[in-house]
Amino acid sequence: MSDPLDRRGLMLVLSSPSGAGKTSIARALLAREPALEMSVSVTTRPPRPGEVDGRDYHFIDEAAYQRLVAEDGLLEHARVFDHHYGTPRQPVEAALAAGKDVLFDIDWQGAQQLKGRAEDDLVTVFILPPSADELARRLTTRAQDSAEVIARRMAKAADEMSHWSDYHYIVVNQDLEQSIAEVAAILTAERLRRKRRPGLARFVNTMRQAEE
Ligand SMILES: Nc1nc2c(ncn2[C@@H]2O[C@H](COP(=O)(O)OP(=O)(O)O)[C@@H](O)[C@H]2O)c(=O)[nH]1
Ligand SMILES: [Mg+2]
Repeated sequence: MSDPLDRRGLMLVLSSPSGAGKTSIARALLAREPALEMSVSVTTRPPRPGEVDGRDYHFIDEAAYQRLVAEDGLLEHARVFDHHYGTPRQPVEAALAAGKDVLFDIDWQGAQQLKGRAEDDLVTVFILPPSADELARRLTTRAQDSAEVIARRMAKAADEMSHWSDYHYIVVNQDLEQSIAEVAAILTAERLRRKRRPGLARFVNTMRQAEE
């Protein structure tokens, strides 16, 4: 008999303007959800202090990036700010095939591309900052970036936010713990969707036959 808990893995996309708290939410979620795996993107941007190659990103050069695009090794890819970003295809496909869920920290362009390719497996969440003031405060207290980078990020944040209405769920990150709980609730509910649980039909049939 098939396990009633058998299910198809889902792709959980978190997008937000820089500074809305997406990275903190993603980290907390990964720590408490063993069946959730992070998709580690490739990027041509240089690592920031504290970032680890292979954990935060796979840091690659332009030539390696172009090779990946040419050989269709990326599930989606986009230019964000001055750099290229992309999602390696193989680890995502392997995780989904193993019944795991995959978490993506990608922008609206990436979310849109995944929607075109894997809509049934896709759950998208947009994280909004609680206010313009708070967003500005969070962007200016991130010490690793130069003033110029911060100013450009502020402008880009407004642009990224304009895509909020393309997402399935919206979380306003007023309180980090609350936002983590909200995204965890989204994940729990989406895992229970009938279409993601192919083992259920047999499970129910078996019970019905036992009644006869
Ligand atoms: N489309 C796409 N966007 C990505 C990918 N990886 C990261 N991003 C997005 O690129 C933007 C810049 O990311 P990053 O350089 O880490 O700076 P951050 O804004 O401080 O997080 C963020 O909106 C990320 O979600 C990817 O593989 N594909
Ligand atoms: Mg990031």
